Amino acid sequence: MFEGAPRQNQQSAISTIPGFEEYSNGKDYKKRQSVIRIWKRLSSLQRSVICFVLLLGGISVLYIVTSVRRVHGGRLGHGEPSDLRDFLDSNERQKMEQEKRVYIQKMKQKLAQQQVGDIVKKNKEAIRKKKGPPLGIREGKFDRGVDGDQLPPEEKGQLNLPPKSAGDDVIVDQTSSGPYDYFDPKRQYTEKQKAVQDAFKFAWKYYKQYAWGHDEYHPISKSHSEWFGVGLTIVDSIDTAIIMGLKDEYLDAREWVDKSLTFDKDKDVNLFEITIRALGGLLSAYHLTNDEVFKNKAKDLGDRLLPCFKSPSNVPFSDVNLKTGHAHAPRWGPDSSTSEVTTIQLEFRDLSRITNDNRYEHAVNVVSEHVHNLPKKDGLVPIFINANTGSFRSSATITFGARGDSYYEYLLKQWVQTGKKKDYLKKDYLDAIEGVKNHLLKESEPNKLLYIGELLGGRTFSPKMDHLVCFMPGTMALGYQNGLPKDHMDIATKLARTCYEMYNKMPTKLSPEIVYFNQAPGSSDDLIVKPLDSHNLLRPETVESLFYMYRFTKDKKYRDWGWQIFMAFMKYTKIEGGGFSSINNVKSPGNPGFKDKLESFFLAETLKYLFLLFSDDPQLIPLDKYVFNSEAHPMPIYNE
Ligand code: DMJ
Repeated sequence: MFEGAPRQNQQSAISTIPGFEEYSNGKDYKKRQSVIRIWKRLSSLQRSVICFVLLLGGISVLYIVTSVRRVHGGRLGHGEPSDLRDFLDSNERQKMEQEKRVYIQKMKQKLAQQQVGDIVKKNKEAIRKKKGPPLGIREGKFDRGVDGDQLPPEEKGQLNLPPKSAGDDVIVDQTSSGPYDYFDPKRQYTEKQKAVQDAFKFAWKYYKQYAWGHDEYHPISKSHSEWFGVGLTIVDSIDTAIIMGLKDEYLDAREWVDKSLTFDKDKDVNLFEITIRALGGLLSAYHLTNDEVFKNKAKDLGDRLLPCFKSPSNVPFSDVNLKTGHAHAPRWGPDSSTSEVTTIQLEFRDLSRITNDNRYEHAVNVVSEHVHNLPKKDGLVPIFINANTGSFRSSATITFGARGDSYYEYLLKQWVQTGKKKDYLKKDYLDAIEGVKNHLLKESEPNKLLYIGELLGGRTFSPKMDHLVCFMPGTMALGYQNGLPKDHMDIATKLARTCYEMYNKMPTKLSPEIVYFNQAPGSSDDLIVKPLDSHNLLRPETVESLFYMYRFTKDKKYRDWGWQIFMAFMKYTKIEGGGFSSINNVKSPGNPGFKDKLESFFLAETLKYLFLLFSDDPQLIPLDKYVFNSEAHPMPIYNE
């Protein structure tokens, strides 16, 4: 239309707009007139090109503005100008909202991965520098105490002991996810847990001062001795320090293991003892920290123990020389103990799983399967087995005490460790419990305390029970928790009370090593203690069972019992300026007599189980993820 129209006419049309005259008198008007003149001089092709370019520019500007809004998250959510929102129908809005949620989710995941990556990186760095544990430790945030409250209690004069009824305040950290940070400086402990930590630190301090790097510590003479020459107290206690969150003690131990522990010793060692204490301790320390130094030491030890299994029957010899690999029966007799050859399986299996080397697991599987196929008395086994013939000594005693105990414990725990898939282990365990019910389970007089006696020579009932048998309430409760019959729990409940009474009825409130249960009606005492059995070695079995019973029932009486036992240990076995010692006579509160020996299992087991008994943290060694070996070292459950 513009091309064919006379130029004058166009001007007239503009001048008819209201107010045009007034406006046209200004400078802007003159500028416009000159632009119009220039425009009129252009050819129609030139005008078309300019119009096209202007149109293209407009579209581009519109597109850029829209894109910028999207990049900055302006997906038409809340707060978006409504005029823009109105451009979209509700379907598209929903689609965009969905895209927005996915985007945020992805960003969160990316952030989490980045954080895990940072932790792994830090851990690797820590391992490389050999400065400390890789997992969970917040470096630089764990200070040695400088104020009075943080000083070790021995420097404050005494241990921090709350009264029986106090210190149970529930402190649960359920918020954390990811790896458990044992050394989290923000973690809180109950008063009772702190008291147990203090006891561990107290014992550790004097072991470190007088016996560092040696197997055993003698707290009266302040001397030390060797059993295997592998710093047994240290390797047995590392995971306790970790579980209790004691970083200084842990770092002491880790450094010693890294720099000083060697198994290249011309020394005969007992396969069972070194397996449950040293191999178990190293494996647990590895699992709780992911620190390869523990894994490497465990593998070295495992390799040196394998020659034990080169026997005619594949049932291992009891002893082996760590350097030469020469394996043999014990010096005192021809047979291995039944509990010893059947209480190495959790550890050797775990070693195979973490090293991808099947030799260890294969060796112990052969033993378990061999013992499974041997004839038994209603599921019960004699306490000696010959490594050459592979047979039980049929005249040997049947007991859940010394040399028999952990055969039964590892039937259940191996079944649990392997994801409850090995049916023959479950069957052997269930058979054994039926055997207990039929042959060993009795009640004392007059108070009807349930106990597990022995069959001397495999036949004659004796109402004798070692303190060692007190692992059974915990083990049976664990079985019930894993789906075994309810009457196992009923028996566990009654046995736990009996084990507590073995402490409670003594004048020191500490159990003797062995008790006989009264069977005669009319007598006033349920428990009989012979003079040679009246010592206490700081053993763990009863507090171990109290821990399981509390975990599964939350019945506070188990804590009260545990606290009473702990207080008695503090009263009668603690030596000012020395640590803790076994005692000679639990019936003589005036003169219990120190044996001058700290057993490594006091730190490895007794204090660990007490600490766990006073914890309400479900993330602290959850029993559907870990199974404790016979020396209280937690091993992962493999749900195969
Ligand atoms: C520990 O070495 C182990 O618990 C073992 O299985 C039995 N004896 C001691 C503790 O009493």
